[in-house]
Amino acid sequence: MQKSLIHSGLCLLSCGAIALAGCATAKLKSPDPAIRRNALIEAAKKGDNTNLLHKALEDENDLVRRTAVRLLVDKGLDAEEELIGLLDDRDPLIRRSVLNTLCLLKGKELSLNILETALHDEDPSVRLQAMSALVAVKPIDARRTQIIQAHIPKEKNQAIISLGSSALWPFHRDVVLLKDRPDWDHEVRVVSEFPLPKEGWKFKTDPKGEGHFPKFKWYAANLNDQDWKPIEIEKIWETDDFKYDGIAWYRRTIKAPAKPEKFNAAELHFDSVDECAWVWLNGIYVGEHNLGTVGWTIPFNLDVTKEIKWGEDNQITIRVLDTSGAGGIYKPVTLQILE
Ligand SMILES: [Ca+2]
Repeated sequence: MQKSLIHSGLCLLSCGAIALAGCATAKLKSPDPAIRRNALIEAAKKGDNTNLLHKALEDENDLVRRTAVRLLVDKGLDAEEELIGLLDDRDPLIRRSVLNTLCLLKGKELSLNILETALHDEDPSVRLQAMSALVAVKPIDARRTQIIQAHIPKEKNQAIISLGSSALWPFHRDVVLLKDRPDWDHEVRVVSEFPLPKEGWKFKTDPKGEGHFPKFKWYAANLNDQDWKPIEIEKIWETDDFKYDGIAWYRRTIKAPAKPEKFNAAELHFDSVDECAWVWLNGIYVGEHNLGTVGWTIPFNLDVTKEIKWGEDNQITIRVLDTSGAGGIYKPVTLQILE
């Protein structure tokens, strides 16, 4: 008796579901996209809607299609095959949303072929999503490194180039400034200062962000920079006719003063660089100022106590990133002798 009651109850429920699905199918044929969209949402609340979603993905209206994709995304890994099939959808918003979902669901298990293909997408937001996923896995393995390195020279979007380049950035510096040393218990004084010359710098833009790659080494002390353009510091590079946003390099050889009799540290002081900077002295990486867009008005110091050659020529290279507006080493740079 009980069994048959339950059975007839289930029967009623499933008949109801069929009726609702039929109703949703009818509504999906409505000429009004808002009705078609609502029919999908209603059907999703009632249960299985896979067939309706497949129909809706062929809808002419992008909002209906995007709703169908969102409902597919809600199914998570159960809809993995369908989601992968949408990676070459005509709508960039759908491509990005599906890629984002697959990245979240699969993490580092997501096929690198999918990310590599997405890096060729015509829409920069899809490419940015792919690059973000590639650099999110730490440490970046050889295959990821290869994909990113191969892509950067072909990329036009500055944000994507920056993201890839910083992830592959191979230079590190651990030196703590004198003022920040925990064992240093007295006041740090600048005992003498030597401004770096304004004139006589060499300049080269690096739109692909590859100047630091081993095959170029634009920071090398003995690099031949004869064909680089002349430029001055203490002014934005636009003043010298470089209408450019992106990475650019400055190089100059500077005669250092004789070794001071008494000192505790030598530092390069930058009044400001618009907006990020990476610095080498005599081919050795001495540090960076990399605070993003807010860094362009913030002075910084880099320790060069060990790298400087007193009384001799010293080669200095400064790699600058400017993402928008004015850019460059627009304020003075000085060598400070500290006690
Ligand atoms: Ca700027």
